Amino acid sequence: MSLTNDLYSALENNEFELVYQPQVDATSQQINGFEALIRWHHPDRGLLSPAKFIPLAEQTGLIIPIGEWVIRTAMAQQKKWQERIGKAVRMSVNLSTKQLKMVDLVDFIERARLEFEIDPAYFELEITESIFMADTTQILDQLERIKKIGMAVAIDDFGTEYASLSYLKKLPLDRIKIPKTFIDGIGNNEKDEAIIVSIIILAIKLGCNTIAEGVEDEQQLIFLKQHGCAEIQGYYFYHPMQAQKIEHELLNPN
Ligand code: G
Ligand code: G
Ligand code: MN
Ligand code: NA
Repeated sequence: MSLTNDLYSALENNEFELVYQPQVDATSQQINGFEALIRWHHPDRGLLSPAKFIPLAEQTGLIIPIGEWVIRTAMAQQKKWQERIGKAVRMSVNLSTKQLKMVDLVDFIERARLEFEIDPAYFELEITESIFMADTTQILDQLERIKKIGMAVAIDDFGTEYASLSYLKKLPLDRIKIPKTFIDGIGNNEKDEAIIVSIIILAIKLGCNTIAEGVEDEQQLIFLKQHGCAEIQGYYFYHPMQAQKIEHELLNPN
């Protein structure tokens, strides 16, 4: 059987799991939120990362039901955690461009939000610059609707894909995610450092929050803090973790 065939039955066989990576305040090192990341426990091939199957899910259209499962599962977890600690928990999920093209996406999200009683300001949708390869007016309209229901929008992998800076004028962006490819150059590549500093200044001037991804060591953290990056996501603090581990290790009510 091909991986594509297996993907058709993966949802009903309950083979997907979300893991959650904490996002921490650069200064206080407190956890501000979590990014939900999908994993596939394939019956024969073991644990598969999204790079192995999200492209297939997009090609087959399965990304729509899988994406809906991701949104509902992340919200269910968010509700559970907020009840556990007695305050709202920020959660972000990744959206494919295919999902953004669905006219009923925002209705689906809003219905799920009401069902799980999530404060919309604490739910964030991550998009990538690949949305600009599609019909931009339709996508912009969807993003406006997401803003209207009170949710946040983050741009993932900023500056690595097909886009021009002029979209920053049009998009209702709350957060810019600085990609690991630039973070890797801290301490050894002046151009990466210049790009990071410029992204942070740009984000601040545009009124957007910043988060650095793939932060793995203290030197990177110090550089990012020095230049005003607000939040950090990376192995230096936390790997993506299973929900149960997060509950046991990070969410002790006090
Ligand atoms: O977790 P990992 O670093 O392997 O994720 C690799 C990529 O897969 C990330 O860039 C992320 O954007 C994407 N990804 C992870 N989870 C999801 C998901 O639920 N939906 C979509 N569309 N992409 C995801
Ligand atoms: O959505 P996005 O492409 O940004 O997903 C982030 C991906 O980066 C996830 O798959 C996550 O597992 C991975 N990741 C997060 N932090 C680190 C890190 O510090 N180092 C490395 N190598 N990967 C990371
Ligand atoms: Mn992401
Ligand atoms: Na990213």
